Amino acid sequence: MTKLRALIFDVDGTLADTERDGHRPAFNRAFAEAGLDWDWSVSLYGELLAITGGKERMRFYLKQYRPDFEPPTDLDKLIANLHAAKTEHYKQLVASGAVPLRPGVKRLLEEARTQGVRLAIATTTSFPNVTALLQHTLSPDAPEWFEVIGAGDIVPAKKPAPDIYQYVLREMGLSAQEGLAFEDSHHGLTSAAQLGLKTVITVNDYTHSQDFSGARLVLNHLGEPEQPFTVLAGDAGDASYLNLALANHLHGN
Ligand code: XBP
Ligand code: MG
Repeated sequence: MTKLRALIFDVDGTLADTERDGHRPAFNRAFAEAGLDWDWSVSLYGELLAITGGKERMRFYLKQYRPDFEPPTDLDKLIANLHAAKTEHYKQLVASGAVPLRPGVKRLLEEARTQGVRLAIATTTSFPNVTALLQHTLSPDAPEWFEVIGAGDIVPAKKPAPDIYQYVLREMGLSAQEGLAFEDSHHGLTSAAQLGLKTVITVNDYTHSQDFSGARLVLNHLGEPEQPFTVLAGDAGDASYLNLALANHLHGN
């Protein structure tokens, strides 16, 4: 049987509820600052999450929801400027403590580090957002806990394409059979599963009714000894929180 060598984490919605409490308000701040009347409510943002990537999401919004908007001659520049401003607002929000880690994330990362299980990140969001989140929620050196941080525009096609997981595995010199992925969304599961990477899902308010068939386990969160998880699909045996023993079990079966 192939040994479990690496845990590969999605960021947005998986490590923290960054979409609702980080990206969404950051977009809104950037829009207001630019004098635009665009305002993304919690529920509208749920619809916009159909498109991964912040720049791609703004274009989708204009096309689907604001056909009245008269684009400037250089729309690419407007999108790029808004995205850069949004990244700065996101970093400030994260630094203010507005986006805590989800239950069990810190515990599992620390256990993996202690046990020599390799760590990586495979995300659609931009690299500076990842490092800001890790530094402010874990420790200033936390980005170095991860052997590879695969982020944003580093690959041509974002999730649900498999490119970012492919990139991470290649950089680590691992096969898909040697890893276990952690995701929160159908797009993320699709990205990992296309490579045969076994996947654990922790749902959130935006993703709980999505299709997760093919996931090894679907949970409300990773759980803590004093805060047991709820199993939504799959078999966690007697476990009440996800630790390396359960990760190995899920990987091996
Ligand atoms: C995350 C995303 C990202 C963020 C915004 O998807 O879709 O686009 O919403 O990040 P996943 P940027 O969790 O599947 O990686 O604005 O930096 O693109
Ligand atoms: Mg996600």
